[in-house]
Amino acid sequence: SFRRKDAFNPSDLFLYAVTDSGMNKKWGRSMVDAVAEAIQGGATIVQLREKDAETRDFLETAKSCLAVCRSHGVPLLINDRIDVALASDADGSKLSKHGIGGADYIGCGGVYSTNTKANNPTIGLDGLKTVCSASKLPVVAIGGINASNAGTVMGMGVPNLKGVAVVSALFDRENVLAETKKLHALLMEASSSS
Ligand code: TZP
Repeated sequence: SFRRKDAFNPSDLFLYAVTDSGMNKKWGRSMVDAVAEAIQGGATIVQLREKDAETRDFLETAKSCLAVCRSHGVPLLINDRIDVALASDADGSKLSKHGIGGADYIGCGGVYSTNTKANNPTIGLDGLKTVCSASKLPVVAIGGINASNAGTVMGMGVPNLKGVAVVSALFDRENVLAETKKLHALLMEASSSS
């Protein structure tokens, strides 16, 4: 959900980077550096997802990522923590099913199985299509999406399917910039041919 409706454009969902601090740390870089690489590579929105951080650290990370996002005109959303979203002045918050507020888009998944969110049900491309056709909201697909299947997802030609959201395909990789560029190019190709 966006704090200001006019701050959201459905095309922002095209390449949706969802962070994972645990994964990212393994590669010895800070979150703000990884986010900067993702944006440079073509990420169109960033969702900061810190599962274990102290609130004050989460807030500091949010503020530094927001500065990078703002300088590139990329929206920043905060995972579940509406308090951190408000305190950091981020553009909005990804709501959990218990969250307050109306939704501006739907994150739909897991499309494919993934280790990032173990035990998450997998709905497949058919489930994704069913959700898209049942709603007028823009949809972003999530779950197990990477360079080997992003083209298939975006190439389905579903009008309100606006993009893919990825965690491990960007943040569990050595070269975030290169992986983001690769995914962006695949999505461009798939969406222009569908
Ligand atoms: N919600 C549904 S699946 C998932 C989330 C947060 C994890 C997606 O992670 P990955 O690494 O892109 O499969």
